Amino acid sequence: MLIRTPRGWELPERQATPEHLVFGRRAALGGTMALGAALVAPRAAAAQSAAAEFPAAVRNLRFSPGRDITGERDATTYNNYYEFGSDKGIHRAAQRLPTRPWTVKVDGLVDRPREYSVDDLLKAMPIEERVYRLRCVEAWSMVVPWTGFPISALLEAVGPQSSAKYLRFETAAMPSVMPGLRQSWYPWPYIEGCTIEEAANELSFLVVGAYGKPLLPQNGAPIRFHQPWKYGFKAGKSLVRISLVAERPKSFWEAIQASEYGFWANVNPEVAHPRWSQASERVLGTGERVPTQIFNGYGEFVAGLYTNLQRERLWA
Ligand SMILES: Nc1nc2c(c(=O)[nH]1)N[C@H]1C(S)=C(S)[C@@H](COP(=O)(O)O)O[C@H]1N2
Ligand SMILES: [Mo]
Repeated sequence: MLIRTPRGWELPERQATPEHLVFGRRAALGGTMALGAALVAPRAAAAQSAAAEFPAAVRNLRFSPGRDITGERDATTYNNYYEFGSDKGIHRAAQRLPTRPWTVKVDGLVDRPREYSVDDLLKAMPIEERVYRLRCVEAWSMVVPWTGFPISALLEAVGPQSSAKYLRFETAAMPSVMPGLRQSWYPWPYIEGCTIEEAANELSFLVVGAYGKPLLPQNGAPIRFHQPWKYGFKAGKSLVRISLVAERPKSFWEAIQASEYGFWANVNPEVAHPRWSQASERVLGTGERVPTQIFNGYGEFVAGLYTNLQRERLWA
């Protein structure tokens, strides 16, 4: 008999280790705090020197999440980043990711292809803070103050040609620091994509920080994408290349299981995942379950993108 071990993506979310609860409990035991602080001090110092060049960002109040911001500890210790492992507790392993120097190549069907260093982008792009909801396809969610800039600003800088129809996002694949890459059945590198119209939407955001600090490795340092009306797997972490292309790119999860993870992946409570309902979501750090909203509540900004696409499989 063939005994098949379920892979990470096949586990319903409720079976995943609720790592953040473990950490929350440990933090509450006051006596261990001093030791904890002593152990993390060197890393905190390094983060501070990086923060010295990190731009102060004004919060853009146009995008109000209508929900409390998730605790920083929850957002930074309960992660999906398969390159570092397929459980939620990869934050320690992810500290090995070298985030400087780091460049992002922007190429393909553009007039001015260019390789940007992340530090160039920090200086040249219109940096702001946006508090966005993030809804994972596994039915958990969080609310994070991200620092970043609209990807439309980068598109303006490189000049897309009229033949460019899609963006293809390629993320880092560094075997020496990413143990997940040894799982060779996964189609590395992690690829994502969207249409050029979706990228031009004002919500489409390239993220370089969270909670007023440079992005941590586990959240996709030094630069990741986020489109808050789509399921979280569309938000490629640690981007190395953004290509403008004519053909629809095939994404990592689509290559693994197209019947469960499609190209569009817009949030919709009425369209169940083949193995679980999407009607509600567990809000990280609160013990609360709340109804999921169509387009994750961002319909006023994005519904118009899809009026002529009703025959596409828009919802996951
Ligand atoms: N490169 C890469 N990007 C990724 C993932 C991943 O495994 N690898 N996971 C995705 C998924 S499923 C989600 S829900 C979000 C999680 O982002 P967070 O850990 O910052 O909450 O990152 C997305 N981006
Ligand atoms: Mo996800």
